[in-house]
Amino acid sequence: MMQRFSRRRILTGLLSGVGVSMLAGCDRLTQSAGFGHVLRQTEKLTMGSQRLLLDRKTLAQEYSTSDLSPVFRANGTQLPDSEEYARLLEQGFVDWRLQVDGLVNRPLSLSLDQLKRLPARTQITRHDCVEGWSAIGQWQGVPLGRILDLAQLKPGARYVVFHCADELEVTFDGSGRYYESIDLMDAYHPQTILAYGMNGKPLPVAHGAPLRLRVERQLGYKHAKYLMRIEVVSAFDTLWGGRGGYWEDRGYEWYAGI
Ligand SMILES: Nc1nc2c(c(=O)[nH]1)N[C@H]1C(S)=C(S)[C@@H](COP(=O)(O)O)O[C@H]1N2
Ligand SMILES: [Mo]
Repeated sequence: MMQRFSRRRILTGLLSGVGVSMLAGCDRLTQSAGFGHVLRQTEKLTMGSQRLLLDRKTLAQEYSTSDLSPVFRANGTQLPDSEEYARLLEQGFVDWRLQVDGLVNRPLSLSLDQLKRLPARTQITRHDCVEGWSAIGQWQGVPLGRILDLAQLKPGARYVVFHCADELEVTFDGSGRYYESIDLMDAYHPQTILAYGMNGKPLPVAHGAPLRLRVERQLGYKHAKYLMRIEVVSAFDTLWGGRGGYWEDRGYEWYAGI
């Protein structure tokens, strides 16, 4: 598994730099000797990237109910420390709304009931936290792609940002607020869901009530809990620390593939 991990990282690094400079230097390169060699190298690179993309479309392993962990640990925030959240929780989240905005033609404001009336997906998957623990749980929710289709993406849409209710680190400027982001390939992955159910019950507060992200091909910190707002953007470098997530702003990798 570690091998797959590093292969992906290396290829991603190669792809971001080499492809662009190859194109820019095309005219000069066609005249120079040894260009055939470069082309063959590029071909290998393209094969690598194709495989990478296919790899990102494959499904995470799904399990059966007998595999469910007897205890699923809660991590990070387990009760958002805000008056707004306390009030929403007290009223059973009837006033809670999921805002969907940014680069969309139809901004949405969805209640929990409205989300539950959309076609649901249920999946039993393994959650892997970087801190070194895993747990198998069952999740029920709406495929994120369905919500994005309802909102209708505008041209230029590239990433989906998840704004959460909790501040994991309390700061004066709000920069301790939890947030996350994924690209459209992960957003439209069939196992990427906005979950309101866990192990056959409503999502418990400790696990992100009323709604959390499940993005099964990535590590635990990407699975944003306590969702309040989904924002579609073309880039995330102007948000908070600019790295696309709470833990990313503190040094973790943005693409946390497993
Ligand atoms: N809003 C929010 N989402 C979060 C976190 C958090 O502190 N706040 N912690 C992350 C981390 S590191 C992990 S491992 C998982 C833990 O999910 P769980 O509490 O359901 O086990 O949530 C992720 N999503
Ligand atoms: Mo984690």
